[in-house]
Amino acid sequence: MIKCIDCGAEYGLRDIIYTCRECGSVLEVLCSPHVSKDIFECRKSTMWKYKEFMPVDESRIVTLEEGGTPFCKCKKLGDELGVKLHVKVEGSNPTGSFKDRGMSVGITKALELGVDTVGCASTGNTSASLAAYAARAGLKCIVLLPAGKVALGKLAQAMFHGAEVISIKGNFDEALEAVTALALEGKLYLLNSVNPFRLEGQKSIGFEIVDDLGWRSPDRIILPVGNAGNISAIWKGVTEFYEAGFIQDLPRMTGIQAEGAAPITRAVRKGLDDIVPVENPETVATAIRIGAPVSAKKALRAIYDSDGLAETVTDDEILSAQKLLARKEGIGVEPASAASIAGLKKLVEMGEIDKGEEIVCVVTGHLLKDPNTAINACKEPIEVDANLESLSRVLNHL
Ligand code: AN7
Repeated sequence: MIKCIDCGAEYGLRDIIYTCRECGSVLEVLCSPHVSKDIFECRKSTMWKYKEFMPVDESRIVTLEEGGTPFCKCKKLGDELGVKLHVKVEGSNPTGSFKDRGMSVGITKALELGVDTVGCASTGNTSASLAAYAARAGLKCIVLLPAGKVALGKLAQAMFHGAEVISIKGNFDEALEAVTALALEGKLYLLNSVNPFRLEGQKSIGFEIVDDLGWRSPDRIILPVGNAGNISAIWKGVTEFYEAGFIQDLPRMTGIQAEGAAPITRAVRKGLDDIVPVENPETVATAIRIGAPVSAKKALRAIYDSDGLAETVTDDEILSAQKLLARKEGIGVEPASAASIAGLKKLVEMGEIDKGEEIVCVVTGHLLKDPNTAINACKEPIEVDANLESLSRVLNHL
């Protein structure tokens, strides 16, 4: 069943619906299978390991074996900050971001519903993922991108997988409004995270964190927040495992936003249960350059219900954290993903996070998504002749 999170109106799993027809709020898919966690043993490590929790027809799953991503202990960085730190590396998904989890379920649903065209607005990663999964399923794909604000790797993926790429004169929020209008006209099946089936896939990050820790909850999960789907999804995942009796505690959900695009953090500071949109969002972390997150209400509930936090970080803090993670731990992530690390550092310094806390930072996309930002942060390589003498001269100067 699909249910409105505000008024409780109920809809069927085969309804093509994005927001509540009664009150306009966001929807969620209810899913509570009665299973023992023993069934997960010996299964391959992809997100479909937890297929009983996925509300789609098992016989038609469209998958590139997403999920089962690395869960890296980061002892050096953790010791430096005085916490027990694990990093969930979502850049290791098939198209290089966590969006693949949501798209696997979303495209499977699209096939079930018999649609022929799918679409989304995107800051980049959603379009890259949708383009790949639509190709695999043989569906037409239309993506709307904010002109000039999509990182190179993501644009290359969307185009190369054969999506119809349309550049919108405007930001992500405007592109999302435009594509939603197309969806409501019946021109395409919308696969932005306002579609509740997307979050059903992404909740598997929560499942995996618990499983990775040996069926325990960490004290806290920290992640970047843009459209606010992922924080809502991960909370849904850990809550479902808690309600199934697989874990005894729940993590504090901690969302990090870029200072120039922080409607959720502002709402949390004031204790509000909805946001005031940010008009001209701006940040180097283009993935989270979003002013009116569609899943804001769900995200705020996740933060309040889990006794969590929301914080902002500056672009400089994001870029420093990106470099720190790359150079201290060997984990390469795109700027938006580094917001989780930058946020952890700031919250430790502020005394909001206790020493010794067990923390999982979700890093959401791969370094190579945004090669320009990476290159701009480095010195040009020195060019020399290929002989020992020239090389020795250069090495002596290092
Ligand atoms: C790397 O691709 O919104 O809070 O259109 O690409 O669930 O939106 C991307 C978001 C974090 C924020 N990290 O997640 C899009 C898009 C990366 C991202 C987020 C995004 P949400």
